[in-house]
Amino acid sequence: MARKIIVSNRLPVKVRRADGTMTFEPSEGGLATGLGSVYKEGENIWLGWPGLCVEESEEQQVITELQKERMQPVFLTESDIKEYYEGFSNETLWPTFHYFSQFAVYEQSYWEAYYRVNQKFCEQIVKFANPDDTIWIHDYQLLLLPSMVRESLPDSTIGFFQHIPFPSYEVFRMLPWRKQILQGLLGADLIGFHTYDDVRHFVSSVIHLVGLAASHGIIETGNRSVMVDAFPMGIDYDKYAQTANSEKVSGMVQEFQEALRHRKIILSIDRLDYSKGIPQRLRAFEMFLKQYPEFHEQVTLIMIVVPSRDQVEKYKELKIEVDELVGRINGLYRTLSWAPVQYYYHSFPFEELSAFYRMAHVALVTPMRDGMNLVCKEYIASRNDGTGVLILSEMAGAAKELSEAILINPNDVHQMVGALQQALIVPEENQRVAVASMQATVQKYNIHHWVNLFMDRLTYAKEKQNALKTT
Ligand code: GDG
Repeated sequence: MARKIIVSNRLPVKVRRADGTMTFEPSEGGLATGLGSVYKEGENIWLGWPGLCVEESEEQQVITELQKERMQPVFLTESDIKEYYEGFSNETLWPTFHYFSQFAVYEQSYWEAYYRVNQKFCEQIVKFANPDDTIWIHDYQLLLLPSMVRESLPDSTIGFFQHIPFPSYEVFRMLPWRKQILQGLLGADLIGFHTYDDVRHFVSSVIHLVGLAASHGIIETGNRSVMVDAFPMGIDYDKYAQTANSEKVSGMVQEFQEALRHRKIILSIDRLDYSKGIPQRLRAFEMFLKQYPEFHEQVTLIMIVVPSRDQVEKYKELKIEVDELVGRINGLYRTLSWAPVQYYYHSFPFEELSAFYRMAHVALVTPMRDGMNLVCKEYIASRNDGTGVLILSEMAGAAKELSEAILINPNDVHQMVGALQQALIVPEENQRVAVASMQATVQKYNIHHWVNLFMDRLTYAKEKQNALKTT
């Protein structure tokens, strides 16, 4: 029977090594929950890197443990991680795809490592897959994989989804390896992005750089048709709504509110990343405090920054910049009993995160560029009393769906300041109308809907392909 194989750079598992023993704990991210209905069924599996480099002598133990969770590891060396992951993926592709080309490193050895590691993934897939299996590949670390797999398993069904933006042709064309990347992707039967803009940009790059024709979301490669479409990713709505309603979280909300003296809360949550616009957000908050002294001691910005990619130079620099800005704002405005910015440089357990979502009057989500952004959707799902205000960057994929938010351009500091002031005085009635409408959207287009939609389209794409072959 044909199986389904999920492939991503990282497996949804936390493997830790302490005092010579390894522990394995499934991670509960949104994607893992959504795809649970796929890889945990029948003979299906999820294939990827377990998140740490292991000695050859440890490999069998890792394989055995992960197989219990229906996962199959791809082992990567330290130099693979340095050059393929930190290097090509995060220093070349990530900045380019987020319109930060000035940060992009064009390094041949990174490209070679990227090619080599994509091949490693391909070899593992070929070991496990039957010729007619369905393979769903995720994200920008594996752009070459669809064509590599197609070559070894020509009849397989291959889907690819990119979680980050696809940039406009003018930006994408700057990459020295642009053509190979597009050709790598075109091995898939279905290529998905979060938004129609990403689809348009991708198709335009294919037309200009590969010289293929495309119409109505179908690219003709000569012997195959490749379908391209938008699939805006959702969250596990019920999980966020139910956790926000739980007794434990209610207790936390009360405790946190008392500690913060019942001040109005503005919430900001991101991984440390220049694409998220953290310094720009802090500068806007600083200007807001300067312009509206009546809000002093009345509002607190809770800023959660989750450490990320801290081996990459640009991220180290960003950390210093954020530390300095927070220090400057608190140094200027704090009083004995009030710190304008409560800054946390670590992640929180899920229930505490839920408590923050529930107690925040305003969520300030202002990325410079974001494929989708799930934080804003999680905030909306957690608003169990129906109030709340979302300030959202136009540059996040989510802005296409959440049009009732206060939409801002993150490069316009004055607009952000105005949005903050407006958000803090929106009448409750208006908050309820906007939140109810956004909740309906986020609830309907949840993560399960997203998985089913993609899988159904993939089946359809393959059927069409087969029908064409026989006519
Ligand atoms: C990429 C794309 C796209 C954050 N702090 C804590 C915590 N988180 C969780 C959030 C949320 C996730 O991390 C972040 O997801 P985002 O979507 O906002 O951003 P990326 O990590 O950049 O994700 C993005 C996404 O892929 C999916 O396609 O939306 O555009 O860049 O779920 O809740 N979780 C916990 N503690 C924290 O302190 N437990």
